Amino acid sequence: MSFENLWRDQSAIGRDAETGGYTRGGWTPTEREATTWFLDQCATRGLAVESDGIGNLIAWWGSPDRPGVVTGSHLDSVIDGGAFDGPLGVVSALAAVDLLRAEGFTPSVPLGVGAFVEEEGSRFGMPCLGSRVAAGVLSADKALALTDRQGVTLAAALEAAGTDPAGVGPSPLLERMGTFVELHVEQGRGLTPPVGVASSIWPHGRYRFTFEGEANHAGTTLMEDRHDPMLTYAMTALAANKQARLAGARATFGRLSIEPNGTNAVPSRVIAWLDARAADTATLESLLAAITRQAVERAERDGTTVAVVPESVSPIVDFPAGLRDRLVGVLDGAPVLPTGAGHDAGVFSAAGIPTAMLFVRNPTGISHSPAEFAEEDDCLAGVEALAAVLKDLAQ
Ligand code: HGY
Ligand code: MN
Ligand code: MN
Repeated sequence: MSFENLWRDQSAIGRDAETGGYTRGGWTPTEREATTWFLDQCATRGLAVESDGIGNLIAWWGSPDRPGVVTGSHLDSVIDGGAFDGPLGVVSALAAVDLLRAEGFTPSVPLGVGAFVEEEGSRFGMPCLGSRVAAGVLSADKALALTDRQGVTLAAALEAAGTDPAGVGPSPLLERMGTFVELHVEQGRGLTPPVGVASSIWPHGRYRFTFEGEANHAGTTLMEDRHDPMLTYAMTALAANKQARLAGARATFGRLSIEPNGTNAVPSRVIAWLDARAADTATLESLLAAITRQAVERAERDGTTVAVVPESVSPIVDFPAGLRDRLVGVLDGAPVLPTGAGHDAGVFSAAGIPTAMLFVRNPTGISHSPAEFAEEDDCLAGVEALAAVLKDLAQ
């Protein structure tokens, strides 16, 4: 099946008719439908599928009796996300296998196509959940206790999906990942030609700010008598933006929970999640310190309190230069660029697996939005580049 047809079928799964976006949280119906589509495609190609305890999948071309070359990405999405972030890597991997087979290539080592679960962490709040558990950097106990916004634990979600939580833990799949290459849509505006190679992933983290104040009447309470956590949050959001700009870093409060969330009541509590990223660890740490300091100073003025809890922090990942340069050579001098986005490839690289990433041009750079886009010709160039890289690594 051609890439175009694969893409047409896969990107129809779970597309919101109104927004054109996708909300494929881990183990939700649309994400499971996309996973079933992937399994059907693997079966059609005679690829033997292996799954680990949390549901990460690798479909093998050739018996996985020794470490092989694995490519792939994720099928889940952020809330109302775009079509390309994740699925482009999975669909391109299937299309690259088809391309190599069509030209009569036979890999000398097992060649795997992977799909890793809950990479966005949009349901359970932990990015790269599946790959972190697989790599043993997130314990099964901590993972299984994670809850979604309805209070459903990962353990319960797995059981509902027919998976025994007892199997969750470090994954045998990684023993067979001799090399991992992830193709991904580029998520900035950093790529001019159709295909590029990743140099590094910025360190980044998710931090929960809890602002506590005093519930009161919105109409009768004098302004000077208020202890309004929304005010402290608002000033902190402004501070985060300013500090990120000053540091050449990035910071966003994209998610809020307000209690009791009434129109005519001063809130008692505001919980706000900060996503912060920077080119290096020292800058990220000083950015967080500056934002936290300003939040605490403002809280003292407002008579509120603030507590900050890091929910996940991902260290910088510098992909191995030898493998990176090998891909650049195969791709006739493709440009090399960093990314501010986290990826399963970052987790696998940090776990010691020789890892590389390919990027496909995104003309607007928009991502985590229904407007995310890549031209079909650029996607086809990505498939050809991935096929060339896999052939070089698996010959
Ligand atoms: O949020 C990220 O960095 C990625 O899209 N998971
Ligand atoms: Mn993403
Ligand atoms: Mn992604």
